[in-house]
Amino acid sequence: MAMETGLLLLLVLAPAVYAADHTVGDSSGWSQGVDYTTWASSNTFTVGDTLTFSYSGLHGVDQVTKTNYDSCTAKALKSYNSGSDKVTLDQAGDWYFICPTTGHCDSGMKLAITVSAASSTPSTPSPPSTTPTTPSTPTPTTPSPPSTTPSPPSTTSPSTPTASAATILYNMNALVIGASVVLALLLG
Ligand SMILES: [Cu+2]
Repeated sequence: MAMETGLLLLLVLAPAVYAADHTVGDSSGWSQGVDYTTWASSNTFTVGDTLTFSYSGLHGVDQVTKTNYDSCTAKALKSYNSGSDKVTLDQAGDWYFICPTTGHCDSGMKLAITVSAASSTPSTPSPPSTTPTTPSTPTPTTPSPPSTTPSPPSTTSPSTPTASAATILYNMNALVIGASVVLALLLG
């Protein structure tokens, strides 16, 4: 008896191993004031996965075309209103859902997702692709040029001012002597 139920459980669970169920909005559910663009970008959707829309009676779920998603027009390709709707993503491509309640889609209660085709080797081989992008950055070459400019003023300045000060003093002496000579000649 126990073995029979165990086998039955295995048979029931086996097909679900590679299909993920995504609760739309996670703990927030399908509601107003939730950013479903962010939610969608943090999930990966594969053919065979399911979406679960969980919500109160105020809301509903309409699967719509891209055009009607963009304009918030509730022309449903498929309509759901149970409050706990499971949608099987059975086709690769873009899927669009809106809440048909007036004003809700316009205030952001809309979901667009891209479903990718199931690969032959399911789920596990994808994670290693995230790490190898980092080694491109170590090239800081710029700090050398500023060291060339501050040095030249120190070599040229100390020699000339002393020489010119001496010549100025010398010229002033000559001028004073010259002037006094001229004065002496004029007065004498
Ligand atoms: Cu709504």
